[in-house]
Amino acid sequence: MTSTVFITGATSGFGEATARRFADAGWKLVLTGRRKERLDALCAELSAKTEVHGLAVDVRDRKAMEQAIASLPAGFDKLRGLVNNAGLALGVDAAQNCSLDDWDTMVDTNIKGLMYTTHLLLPRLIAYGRGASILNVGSVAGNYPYPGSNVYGGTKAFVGQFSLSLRCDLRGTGVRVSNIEPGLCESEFSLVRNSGDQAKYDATYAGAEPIQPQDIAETIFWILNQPAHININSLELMPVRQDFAGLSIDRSARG
Ligand code: NDP
Ligand code: 8X3
Repeated sequence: MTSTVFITGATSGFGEATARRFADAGWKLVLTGRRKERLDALCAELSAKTEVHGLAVDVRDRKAMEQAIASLPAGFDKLRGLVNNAGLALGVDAAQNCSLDDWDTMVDTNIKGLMYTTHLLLPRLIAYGRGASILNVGSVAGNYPYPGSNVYGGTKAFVGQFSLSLRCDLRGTGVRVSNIEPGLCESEFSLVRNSGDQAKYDATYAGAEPIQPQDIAETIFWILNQPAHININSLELMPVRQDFAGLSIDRSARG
């Protein structure tokens, strides 16, 4: 049976690189993202290597997700892999200066979108059984707080805990659950986070030797191809040049 992987957020960054990695290995692909033109172009390109199905859908839209997944053609009733990658951070401001709309968007995408996708695809993963995998994309921001991580970090902490809980619920099905927790990686993520400000994007990565999307794709490919009796629970990775800020102290008179 040919293996099939469903990847959310395949129109850029990790998702796109992961789609390419699995296509090179001959896996069938279901790719999602809101930017239809990019999705169509990627599907057209990768269809030279494998069978690809694109779903231009917003993970926050529960009804649209239900319809899109129900519309998958015959032959997609069993899934070997789900990569819950679609997500974003908005802003780097302190909580007291953040937009509540931005917080809503991060919760709706990183938590609820991942929740919808997982729930809708669980039957297809369980139907595959032994050797199937759910790979969630968390973040170091879910493990370590830093100024401005507030709700973004909270959503990624959810991803970590949800992954562990899913593991318990899927006991006996053969379906594995993993959470990868990357640190600084170079992608459009930082343009989105900084409202398209190219100077802030450049400053984020300058001299940092960030992880590249291809590195993440290779990690995801490795996790999904572990022997069926092994579950990688979580895998945290950072650029060597990034470390932990440490506990900071306010010595001003005002606090
Ligand atoms: P990108 O901005 O390059 O990619 C994000 C992807 O998510 C895009 O394909 C985008 O597609 C999709 N997406 C965003 N919102 C939605 C939505 N509402 N519905 C459907 N798709 C959506 O960033 P990365 O590749 O870096 O990020 C991928 C994941 O990795 C995210 O979950 C992010 O939080 C996480 N991460 C990123 C790190 C980094 O430093 N870059 C580090 C750790 C984790 P479209 O806009 O077309 O919908
Ligand atoms: C994004 C990684 O280090 O910017 O999830 O929080 S970091």
